[in-house]
Amino acid sequence: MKVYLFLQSMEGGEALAFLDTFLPTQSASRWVSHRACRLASRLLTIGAAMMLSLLAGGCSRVQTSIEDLMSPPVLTEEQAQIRDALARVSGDGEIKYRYPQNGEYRSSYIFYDIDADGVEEAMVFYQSASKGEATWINILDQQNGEWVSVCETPAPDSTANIDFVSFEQLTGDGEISIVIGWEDLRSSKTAIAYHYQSGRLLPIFEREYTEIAIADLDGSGTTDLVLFTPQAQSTLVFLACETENGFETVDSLTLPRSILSFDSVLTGATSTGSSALFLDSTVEVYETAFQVTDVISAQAEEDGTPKLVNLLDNELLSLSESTLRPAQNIYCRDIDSDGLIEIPTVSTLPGYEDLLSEDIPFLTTYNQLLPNEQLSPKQSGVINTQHRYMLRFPQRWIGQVSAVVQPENGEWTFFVYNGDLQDTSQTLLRIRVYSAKDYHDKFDGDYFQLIGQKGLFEYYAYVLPSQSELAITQQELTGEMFFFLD
Ligand SMILES: [Ca+2]
Ligand SMILES: [Ca+2]
Repeated sequence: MKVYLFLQSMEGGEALAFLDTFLPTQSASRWVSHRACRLASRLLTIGAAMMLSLLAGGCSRVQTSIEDLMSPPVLTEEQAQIRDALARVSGDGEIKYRYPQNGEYRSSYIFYDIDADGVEEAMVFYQSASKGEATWINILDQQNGEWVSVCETPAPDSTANIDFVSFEQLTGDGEISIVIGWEDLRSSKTAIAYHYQSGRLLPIFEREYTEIAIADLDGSGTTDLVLFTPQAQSTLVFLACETENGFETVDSLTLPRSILSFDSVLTGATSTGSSALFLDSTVEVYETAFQVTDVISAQAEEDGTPKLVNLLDNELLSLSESTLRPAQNIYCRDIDSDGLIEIPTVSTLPGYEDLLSEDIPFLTTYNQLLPNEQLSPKQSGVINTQHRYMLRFPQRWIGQVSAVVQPENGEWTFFVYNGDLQDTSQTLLRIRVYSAKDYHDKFDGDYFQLIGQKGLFEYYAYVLPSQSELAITQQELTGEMFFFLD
């Protein structure tokens, strides 16, 4: 396989060289312009729909802010006590609660034993008219069965949103670290880690981020922060962890591309048993979105300081380019449930080498990362991204069996490829998905058997009788091939 050039540079000719390698035809620019046209028409459609809904809904009530909607109409006694305690602090009966938009804790009242004394404290984010625009953090504790405010701290200036709150062991002294992601009015985000001591929240670390991962990456027993910040042509990754000086940034590395969106960050084990971040993100090539995987770990230097390690791209390897794939939201996962994370790569099915469309079925392969080797395929198959199932291909199918999607009914037909996608005379399998509301063709019902159900959808398959050595059985289909992705 050729080296994808575009990673070194996003310049035009090299980007096309990549595309031509990824899709082994001369038609990369055709792919791109095709996608651009589709995107433009989609945007126009969305714009028209929005215009219609605005016209239609012109008289309806304007939706109030989400905080207003989330204010609990009926408070539990505990919540009422907390509200009253806050009112005493703020001097204001009208409190507007704020809550984290992401992460594990998304409630106005966050309960956690912050000082590790065996009793939970309550953490509340709020604004009150008498205290201006600022957002405040209040920590309340129970004293003689009553909730009492024990700590009141302003959020950073110009805080517009709380991204997340997380309770971690960032330091080895047993203290709980409260990590809060703050988003300001310009949507830029800052993570601040606090220790709660003597009724005060003391910041121990602060750094801007676009995406953050919280994990014990170097296996030292304390939790590390990994912060991602995209630049114009690259993305910076910072590692912060406990040192003899406290909790601080100890290392950084550069990913050679600007990341448009961080789609999935998974912490998991590599084949060597060490912990790593499996990052799936969207990047742009010639205004076309692709997804790509990076795998980042940390290893201790001789002096004990951890250093970030790019497990896909380093002095020995250059593998992340081979994970570039159409943006279909297929992410790293433990596909075979062996406790190790696999990395998806995508290639064309037989017959599609010259057909460029985002809607064609691809062969997706989940690979294990072996130390200092190539990606090692573990499972391959076709993924129906709309209905979120995978049809795992038996080894004998790979390179021999292709698939077509019937536009009239969405049926996926799998057949022995004889050199022409129109020739489905040796069909091995047909899969259809019906919603509960769909009309089922009675004639088809004689052949198709229900193989799965998910929500309102029913999945039917027809295994055709065949003399081909590529034929499968119903048992093979349901036992080894067909499964839901999530
Ligand atoms: Ca406590
Ligand atoms: Ca696995």
